[in-house]
Amino acid sequence: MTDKFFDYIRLALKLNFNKDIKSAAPTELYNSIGKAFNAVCSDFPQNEDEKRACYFSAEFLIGKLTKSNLFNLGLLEKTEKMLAEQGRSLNEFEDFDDLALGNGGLGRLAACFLDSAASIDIPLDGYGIRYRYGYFKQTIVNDEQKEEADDWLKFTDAFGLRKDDDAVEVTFRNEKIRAVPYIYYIPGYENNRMNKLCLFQAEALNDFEYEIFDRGDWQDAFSPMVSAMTISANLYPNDNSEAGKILRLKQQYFFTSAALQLILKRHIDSGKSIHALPDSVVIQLNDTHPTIAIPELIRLIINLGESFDTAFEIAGKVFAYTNHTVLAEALEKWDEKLFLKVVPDVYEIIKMIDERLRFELKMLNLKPDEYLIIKDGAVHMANLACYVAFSVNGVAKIHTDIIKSDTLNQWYQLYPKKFNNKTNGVTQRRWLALSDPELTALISKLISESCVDNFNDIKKLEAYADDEAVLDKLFEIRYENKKRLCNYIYKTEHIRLDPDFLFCTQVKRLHEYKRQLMNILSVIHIYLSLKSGELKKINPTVFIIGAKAAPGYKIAKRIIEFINVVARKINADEQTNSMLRVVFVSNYNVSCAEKIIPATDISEQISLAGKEASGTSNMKFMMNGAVTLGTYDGANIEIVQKAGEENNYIFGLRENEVREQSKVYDPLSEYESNKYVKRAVDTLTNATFLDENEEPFNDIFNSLIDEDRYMVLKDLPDYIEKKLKAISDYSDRRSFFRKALINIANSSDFSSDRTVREYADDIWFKG
Ligand code: 26W
Repeated sequence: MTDKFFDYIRLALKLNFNKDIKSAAPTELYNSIGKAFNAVCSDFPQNEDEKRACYFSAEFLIGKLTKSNLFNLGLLEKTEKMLAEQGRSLNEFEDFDDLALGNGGLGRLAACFLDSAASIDIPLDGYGIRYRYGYFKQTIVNDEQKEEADDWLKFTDAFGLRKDDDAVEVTFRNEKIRAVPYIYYIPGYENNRMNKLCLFQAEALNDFEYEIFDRGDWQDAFSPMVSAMTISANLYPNDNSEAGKILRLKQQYFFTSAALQLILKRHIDSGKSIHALPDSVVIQLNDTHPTIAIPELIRLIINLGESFDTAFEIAGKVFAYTNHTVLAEALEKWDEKLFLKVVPDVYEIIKMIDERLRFELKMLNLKPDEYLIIKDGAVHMANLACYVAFSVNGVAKIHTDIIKSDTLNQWYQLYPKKFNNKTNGVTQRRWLALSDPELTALISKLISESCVDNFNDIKKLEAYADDEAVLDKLFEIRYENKKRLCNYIYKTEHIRLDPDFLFCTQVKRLHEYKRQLMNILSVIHIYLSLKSGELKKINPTVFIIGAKAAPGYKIAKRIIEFINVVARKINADEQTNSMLRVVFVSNYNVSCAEKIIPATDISEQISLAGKEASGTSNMKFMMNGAVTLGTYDGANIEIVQKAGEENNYIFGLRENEVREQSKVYDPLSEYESNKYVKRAVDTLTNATFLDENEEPFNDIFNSLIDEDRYMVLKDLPDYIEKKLKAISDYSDRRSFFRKALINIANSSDFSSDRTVREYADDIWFKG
């Protein structure tokens, strides 16, 4: 295959650009490698008969494609060598090889699942939107976040394969548009499995009309084209906040309708009856975003001549639903009128589903209120999903418990058997093998097999927990990773860091519940304690924070600004900066995560207990040997159960305590009664960090004092204590790296191979 692949690269270069490997521009080389990859992939055998799982997701946050694609095909090393001989490298693609079509955890999870399913030989295809602009690029200007469009298609989409033959039409109330699929091959790791990601692009059915153009009404002439293109133009940069925008509903209907049409066509063309659909496809709904697929499938089946009841029954065997959040503001509700305006035919079907539900509830003597799909002028997508889907799952044990007992409790009472837990996971191929090859090599050498293939074997590493040579080696590998990260941060942020420091990191979307504010307040406390002499010295530590805020989320953007203000001042203070540094890494994304995570000693997972459904960066850090400084929330709990509480740093209220507290919580008294809390919080508005011309952060201050929804002030003292303990434990390097090793050795459950295996066994291919 290697020779063929190299031949294809040369051929593509010759045919498209009339160049060879030496003379090609980086984008030309990249494009040709993509085309050669697709040519190789298309030769893989396809089994048309097997049942396929379809992952419907509004987001796929893949990141760089080239290395992981070549890695899975076993072509990575050979290609790097071949390119090196010609004076070229895959690293030349840094700036444009990036498929950032997702916001955060939910989108990245979808990408990990695709990689894992292919690698453990499970037929899973992804369906989504080929956004023209991906997740925005963040810059920091005068300490503030600025957003720029992510123009990922500017140079080339090397891996996308346009499939005009499979284009379908999607009908809205007053327009019909074309959905053109682009295929991205998803190869399994050194097996023969070839799955696909299918992303739809919206286009106008017709070109512009010359008559209108000739009249000089150029805008009118092009307006149908613009309107169609707009649907797949931009990824909504919202995470955990409901964005009830007409365009978002259009996007959801657009890609799910297109995907269903394609899936149904394939099914019928193969000569099978529509009644047998559940034997050939199962659809996993990644949160409620694609839930409009339920009434759409029913509508399409009715159009084939079946009754509503039959269609409903089929849909009930095809759909499974995953919930990813318990935050009320993230549960999707659509204004009924808006729905009617955009997709009236689908709305009619939803009404029929809702009537059926009302009837069933009446039979069961249940009060309809909390179940209804159409209620108070809104369409409740989670209720629709829970009613029709045959499986409902949460993404970590505690999260599933919360949706059962609280968020979706009414449904749990009605259909207890539908509910199940699938704790998230991450792919060790990208998050260990590709991002930390030295560590991977060490582990593989020690356990005398590839730790990538069968990740369960990683447990064998635990036998080396007291092997000093191994612990020292872990330190050395981390040190090299830190050096690399220092170079990157110097290049991007112009801040010089020292690899001898302890690296303490929080990287994730900015949200109040994730409590980046609590992180910076703890840093402020340490800083002020060093200045006042209450703290004589600490092991030199750099606090790294990376986060993007949704552009419309004001207070989140203010928190970013505050972090940057504080970082600037602390880094410039010569009294403390040999011990304490703060860096805000701008434009945190998958590629920069690959550099940050392997260089991190302490992983900060500090959400208020009960709020983070699972978290997945916690798993990536664990796999790379960081210890967790965190709350009992999401998958942190399972991580600590596996790796031992003594090997991590747990603090703060437990979930049941949060529930108790919420009835009586008084942030003002937390602020007034603890002088350290007060001292840190006061820096939001006093002159410690703020220049005269700087506006005080009254808004943040007030949000803490008035409400403190996420109990920052309550958890801050315990957090600071555990943080200082972790930092001081670093003095005994070996014992620190012993903890690191035990974390790595116990991370096998957090491989998405395990997660996908469970989805396959319990949901997709059960029985
Ligand atoms: C409608 C706007 C919107 C957009 C995205 C609402 C909700 C979302 C997602 C549910 C947010 C999200 O990414 N959730 C994260 O999903 C991860 C994968 O399961 C979990 O690990 C995170 O804890 C959860 O916050």
